[in-house]
Amino acid sequence: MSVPAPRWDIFCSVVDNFGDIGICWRLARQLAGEHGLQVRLWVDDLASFRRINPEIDPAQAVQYSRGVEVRHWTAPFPAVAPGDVAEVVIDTFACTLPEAYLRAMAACAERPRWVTVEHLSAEDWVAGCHGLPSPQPGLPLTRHFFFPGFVPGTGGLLCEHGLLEARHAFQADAAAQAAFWADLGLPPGREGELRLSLFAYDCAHIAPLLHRWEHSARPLRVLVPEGALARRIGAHYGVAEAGAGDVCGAGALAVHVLPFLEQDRYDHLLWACGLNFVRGEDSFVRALWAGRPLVWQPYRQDEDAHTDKLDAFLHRYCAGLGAREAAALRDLWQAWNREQGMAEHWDGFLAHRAAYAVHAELWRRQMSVLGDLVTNLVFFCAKPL
Ligand code: TRH
Repeated sequence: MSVPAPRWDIFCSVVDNFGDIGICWRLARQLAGEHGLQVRLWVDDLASFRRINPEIDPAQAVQYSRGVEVRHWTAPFPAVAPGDVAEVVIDTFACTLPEAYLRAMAACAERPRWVTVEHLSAEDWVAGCHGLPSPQPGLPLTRHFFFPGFVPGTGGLLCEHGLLEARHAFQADAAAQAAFWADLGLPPGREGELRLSLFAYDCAHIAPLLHRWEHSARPLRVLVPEGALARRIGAHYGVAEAGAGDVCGAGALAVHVLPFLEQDRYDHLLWACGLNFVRGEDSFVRALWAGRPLVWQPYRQDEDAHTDKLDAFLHRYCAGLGAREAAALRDLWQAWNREQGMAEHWDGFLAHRAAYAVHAELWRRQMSVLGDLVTNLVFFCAKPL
């Protein structure tokens, strides 16, 4: 008789945007697909989930996708008996677990392993906090913090088995790339053209950068997902409420508004572009694995916490670059995040694009030695308390 696979419950509260569900979905499908675990993913916003996974039906309370049981997390939470509690309980980004579920956890004869998967940061304090226990007042439970990160002593980064091989194969296959572009209604990349993906928070001061791009020496094709920034760029060129399929621009610049792509297809976009603007956490990590030059915009937070995150990452990322390349990269990334001076720093950044491509590959190799986050998490949860 075979032993049933351990059960894991992952709780995802969608606060904003797509990063919360994006990361939880990767976590869940990798745990199920690569580690053979029984995974239930509790999500409080199935409509957001559907944007990155079209298989999801927001009307279903229970459904299955890619080997994961997806549950709509509603309030009040259904009654839970201790027997319903999984062996491992993950709350992502410290979302508050339902009271009924917590009580059931506390009533289990063998307490579940409870882990909070935290936000990604390159800051120095992260390695010191990774793995720390937090006894829960009034409950016979301890939760542990699991921090993703860029250095040994952290949980590493999400990276599926075979991802890098798939990326290499795609980047070496002109026909696969042409088919990908055709599927999006775009022509294959032309000699000399720069194709750039632009996934970013809305930017009120993008006009000078667009103007600079219009005057590029080479054709520039910018691919922007539908959303606030696409609408703003569309409005700048006289297209009201720009949505998927709209094209606008002037001079050397053509901007195409793309539909929001299913997560794996978004990877293909990052692999196929010569430069990627990314934001938040998950698209940022995917762009790092893409091995192409990138520009990162951390999620904006109160009290400028995102500025510390940006500086900490720049400090690590620029360490292997020459002084001029590092300065040009810092200038553009900081300008982009301040929404000031992007046009002035664009040419300086672009001049070092070849060096950034080499660096991106080296960085990618350096990150691979940390082991992937999901495997690290499985080992972490298997350790006796
Ligand atoms: O959407 P985000 O800004 O998410 C943010 C951050 O994660 C932040 O840390 C979090 O606290 C905040 O949300 C609430 O950016 P992020 O992290 O890159 O997530 C976007 C997800 O959307 C990612 O999984 C990639 C996916 N995606 C697609 O699947 N298709 C697409 O076409 C695009 C553009 C993105």
